[in-house]
Amino acid sequence: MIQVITARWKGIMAQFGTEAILPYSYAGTMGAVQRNCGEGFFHRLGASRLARTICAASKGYGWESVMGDTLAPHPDEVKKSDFILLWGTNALATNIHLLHNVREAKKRGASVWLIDTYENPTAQMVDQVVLVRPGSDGALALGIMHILVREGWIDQEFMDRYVQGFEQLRTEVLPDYLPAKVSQITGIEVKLLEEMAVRYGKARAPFIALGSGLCRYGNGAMTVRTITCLPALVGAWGKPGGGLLASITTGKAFHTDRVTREDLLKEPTRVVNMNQLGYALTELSNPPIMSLYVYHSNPAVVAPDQTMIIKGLMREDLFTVVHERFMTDTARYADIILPATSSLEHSDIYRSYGHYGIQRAAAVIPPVGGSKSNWEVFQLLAQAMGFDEPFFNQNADDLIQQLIDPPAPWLESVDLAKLRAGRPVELTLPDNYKTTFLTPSGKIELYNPMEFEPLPHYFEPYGDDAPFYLMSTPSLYSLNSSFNERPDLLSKKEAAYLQMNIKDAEAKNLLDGQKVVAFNERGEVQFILKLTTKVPVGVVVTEGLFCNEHALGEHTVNALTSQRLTDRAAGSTLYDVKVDVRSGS
Ligand SMILES: Nc1nc2c(c(=O)[nH]1)N[C@H]1C(S)=C(S)[C@@H](COP(=O)(O)OP(=O)(O)OC[C@H]3O[C@@H](n4cnc5c(=O)[nH]c(N)nc54)[C@H](O)[C@@H]3O)O[C@H]1N2
Ligand SMILES: Nc1nc2c(c(=O)[nH]1)N[C@H]1C(S)=C(S)[C@@H](COP(=O)(O)OP(=O)(O)OC[C@H]3O[C@@H](n4cnc5c(=O)[nH]c(N)nc54)[C@H](O)[C@@H]3O)O[C@H]1N2
Ligand SMILES: [Mo]
Repeated sequence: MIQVITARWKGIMAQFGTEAILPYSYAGTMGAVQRNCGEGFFHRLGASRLARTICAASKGYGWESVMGDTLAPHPDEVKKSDFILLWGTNALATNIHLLHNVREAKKRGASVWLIDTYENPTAQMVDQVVLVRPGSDGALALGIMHILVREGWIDQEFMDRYVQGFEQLRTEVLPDYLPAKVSQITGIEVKLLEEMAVRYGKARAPFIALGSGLCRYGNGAMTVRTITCLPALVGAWGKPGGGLLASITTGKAFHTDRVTREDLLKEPTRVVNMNQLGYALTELSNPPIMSLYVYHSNPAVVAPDQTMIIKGLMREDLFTVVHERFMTDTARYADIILPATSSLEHSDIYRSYGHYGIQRAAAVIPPVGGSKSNWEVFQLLAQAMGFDEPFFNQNADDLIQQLIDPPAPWLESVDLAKLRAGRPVELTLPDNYKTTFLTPSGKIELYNPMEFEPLPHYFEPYGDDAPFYLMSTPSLYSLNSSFNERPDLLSKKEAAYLQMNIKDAEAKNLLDGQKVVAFNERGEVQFILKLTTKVPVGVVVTEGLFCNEHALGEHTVNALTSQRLTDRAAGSTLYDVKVDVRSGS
């Protein structure tokens, strides 16, 4: 099989050049070796490069434009907070580590609020739910800051010492965000807005746990940037239990460059955005994509604008290889499917984006059937391509060794013997890390002179010409498109439901439990309608990604989402999508 693949590639390379080959990978495995090793191979090959921005690139950008490389607060901080804002996160499904701490804080008397576009399952454990119009959280944050300033609930001492640009923000931006106007933009009543500001402003140590949903809009980077300014105003960073957790960036713990091997790229090749795969497979030219190699991702289900992706995958002249553990919707379009191992069958070393723990893991069972790990396949491909760099002769354990030995500065303080032996260890944080701001100015940059717009402000997301905002959020019972192969979990998801407010359904003469079609200019998807009061008027919600086999019609939810990118960092806009809904047959 390997020979068949490389023979086809050699032909394509001779006729179209190396950039006619496109790798596609993302989050199937998050191990530092198996996730990243393909890049070393494709750099050597000179393939088109993939911008891996589907998840939260704009969130990272928004955080960094205010906080630079500042270390994120340890999730245990939450335990010490007295006011926790779960902002755009369904933590009950997606952040159970954090929720443990939230529960502990609650026991100690903390009050917990959820700000979301609907009463997601986490709503059941919070004190107050604030429903915000999709994509308008930036205005909400500015409105709260407006009230904080109006009332004088500002930590001036903290501001003088640690913050750059409060005066500009106060005089040039905040006057515009009067509660009445913010209420109009966000759909939140002025009274609730005022109450939220009081709670935040008067809390001893307010903590914001920021989800990623709100970054997947045309204004997503700016939204995250704006929210990230909030804790500075009340000096939350200086208080035990205060702060904001967007994501924990532990990339610097490992020498990942020793696996991604950018140095093997002889000259820069073009970059294809993973959110625009449909476009890349159907319209990109000079050269066109003639071969797609998919590993640990399932773009036919997870990536936006499914109709266009399928159209691309159906091309007779596209040579598609999929390295997978299961017969996914993407694998069905492959010319060649290679069987992949699971994390139980291969070695790797893991870090997280929700905590500071790291751990090395060894295979606990031999590979089942003829399955191979990502790295083993890339080694075979490299051999068949005639790549003779010693890099390709190392096994996964050698690569793990390279990642941690000699240790990067951040790893020096951990117990390396314990790490090597496969025990979990935690990266250590300096005592004063929460007030060590790793920005060019050394301060929190409310005013960032490096930005085209040095001060945050609100602007509208894309939207679409249709009546309902569509939220396609993670389910408790699947992980993106993974675990749909488990009947026990699948049965808990029951069916692809579309949740709609009872009033909207009445206006459209739609009934609970009936088949409906959600549609827009990009596609049509069938669902079972579920009427609820948990979803506000003007919003519809579907939880969990399904595969085609378990869907009602020809397509699944990403036939409705768009290839448009975020304002910064070229991220996905998976939630910035509107649909209309009609009765199905
Ligand atoms: N069980 C389970 N766990 C998972 C995943 C999964 O699929 N299933 N996926 C994993 C992955 S890859 C990721 S990236 C993380 C994601 O985890 P988080 O980033 O914490 O986000 P989610 O829990 O997905 O919740 C997104 C929430 O944002 C809300 N939302 C959407 N738009 C807006 C908006 O404009 N404003 C506000 N305020 N809220 C909005 C949605 O309604 C939803 O409740 O979870 C990970 N964990
Ligand atoms: N509409 C909508 N779309 C979304 C989202 C959403 O909230 N709404 N969430 C988005 C987000 S945040 C993300 S991160 C993406 C994630 O999208 P993906 O990165 O595609 O992640 P998964 O759906 O988990 O699929 C990964 C596949 O990898 C396979 N796999 C697992 N381990 C290995 C391995 O070691 N080797 C190989 N070769 N294969 C392996 C699994 O069997 C699975 O089929 O989806 C995005 N798509
Ligand atoms: Mo993600």
